[in-house]
Amino acid sequence: MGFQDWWHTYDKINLLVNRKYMNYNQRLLRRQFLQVSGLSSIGLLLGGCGLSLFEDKVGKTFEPLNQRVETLIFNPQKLIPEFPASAIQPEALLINTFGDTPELDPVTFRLKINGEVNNPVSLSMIDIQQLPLTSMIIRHVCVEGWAAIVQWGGVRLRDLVALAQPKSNVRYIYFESADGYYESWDMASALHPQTLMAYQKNGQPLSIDNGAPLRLASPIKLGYKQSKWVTRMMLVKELLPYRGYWEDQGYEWFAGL
Ligand SMILES: Nc1nc2c(c(=O)[nH]1)N[C@H]1C(S)=C(S)[C@@H](COP(=O)(O)O)O[C@H]1N2
Ligand SMILES: [Mo]
Repeated sequence: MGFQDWWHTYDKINLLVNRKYMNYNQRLLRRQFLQVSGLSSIGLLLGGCGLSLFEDKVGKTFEPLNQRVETLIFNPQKLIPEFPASAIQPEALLINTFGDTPELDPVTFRLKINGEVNNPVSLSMIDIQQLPLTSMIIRHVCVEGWAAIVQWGGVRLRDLVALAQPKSNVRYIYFESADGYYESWDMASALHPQTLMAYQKNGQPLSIDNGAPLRLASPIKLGYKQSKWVTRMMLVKELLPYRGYWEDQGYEWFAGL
């Protein structure tokens, strides 16, 4: 069972079961995880080991990320200084994709926003392009040792999230991508005014390689947090056993700049 299946199971349970049964859900998910990963049988042999591995992946939340979502949407957060247009480095942004590049049809494309929200939405590119366009010139930093000053144009993630009317105690947001990539962010970073869902790069429509039709762009996180080809965002109260494509292979989760 991969991340996608796990996520869809989680999503279904969330839709079906009322919030007050969340504790039950957590136990159910935990049991499913143990079964799926084969840890339930190994756990019998190894005593606490299986569980501690699980807790290692699920248990900790790192930060006191408990600010209410309304505060995050409406309070101004510290802005990162941007660069002048003359600083843009058109050739410096290297294509970095872990697998095959998906080709999404921008006409039939829909961005879903669901999870712990009062108004799940499914948005076309036309819907999205009716929201205010923000442009910013920031530095993209990849852990593999390169960086690039890029201009991104798109909509503020906070505007998209607000459309879905998140429940006030959501703390994390997952991004699902068409190539199988996935990421999770803390809400404060996701709702930062310079965190965009971009559809333009350096004044041009985003290319397929760079994540068309929609990708994340933000000056506050490392490159691997900036998912390309985003097709779904899911708001959650707790992190799932999966945190991100690279994070699940040992990279740092918060990945702030
Ligand atoms: N869907 C998806 N998003 C992704 C990746 C990926 O492999 N798949 N790679 C990440 C990494 S490591 C980086 S540095 C940037 C690179 O963006 P670019 O290819 O547009 O330069 O995308 C990030 N987003
Ligand atoms: Mo990267």
